[in-house]
Amino acid sequence: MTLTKGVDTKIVDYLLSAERDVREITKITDQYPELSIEEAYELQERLINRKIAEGARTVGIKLGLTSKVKQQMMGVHEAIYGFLLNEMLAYEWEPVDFHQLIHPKAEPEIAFLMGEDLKGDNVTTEEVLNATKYIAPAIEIIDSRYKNFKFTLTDVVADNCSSARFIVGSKWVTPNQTDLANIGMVMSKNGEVATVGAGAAVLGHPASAVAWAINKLTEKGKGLKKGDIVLSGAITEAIAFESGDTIVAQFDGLGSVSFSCS
Ligand code: 0L1
Ligand code: MG
Repeated sequence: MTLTKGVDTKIVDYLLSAERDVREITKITDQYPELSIEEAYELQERLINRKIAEGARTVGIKLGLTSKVKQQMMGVHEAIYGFLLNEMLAYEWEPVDFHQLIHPKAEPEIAFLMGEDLKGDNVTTEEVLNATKYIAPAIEIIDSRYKNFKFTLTDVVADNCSSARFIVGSKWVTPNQTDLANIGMVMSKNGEVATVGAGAAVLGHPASAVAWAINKLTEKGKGLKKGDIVLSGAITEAIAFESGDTIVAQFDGLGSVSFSCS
């Protein structure tokens, strides 16, 4: 399918209205089954540009479908990426408002803060670590705009990979202070263990996932900039939460990150 001007605007309006009106929608491939993955990234770019035109600012990127389990579930062999905006940043000390979200879920992730620009089509894990100023524990709140969180790969890419909010913990360490692949993580909901995992769940090593994303961005003439935040991908499955819940993710050597939902 070739996206025409009218169709792309219609799809972007449809996705933006679901988020604004806090309501789930049927997936776009129900109406446009031939949409390609390249077109989905074009739609994602248009959606982000609309938000920028309305005053938002990009602050980095996020990776999705980085675990083998999730890739198998979706029947795909590759991760995906989307963009983080300043308005998605939430804080440990300020409750996340459940009523602004459709059916949110929390994912434990490792955040990278880039100390240098990084671009290239053959970027390695080591180059990512060298260009990283700090890493920190993070939680991503995903909130697919699609009904029941059910979608194809093209749907989810167009929907900016279900991005909604993210919280970064206050303890930042240099990458050489910790073994990111072997880092253990326990995420709890209201004091009960909800998921347990290790950094290696993210494409073998979270920095390898970041390298993958940079190589992909470079194909589009983009890259990471000094100061960008990267959410490297979920360490475990996502956990649903609602008003009144508190989620804490505790990482070995990295400390914890948490949020409450009002
Ligand atoms: O950040 C993520 O891993 C989510 C990617 C999109 C898939 C989903 O919404 O579960
Ligand atoms: Mg995520």
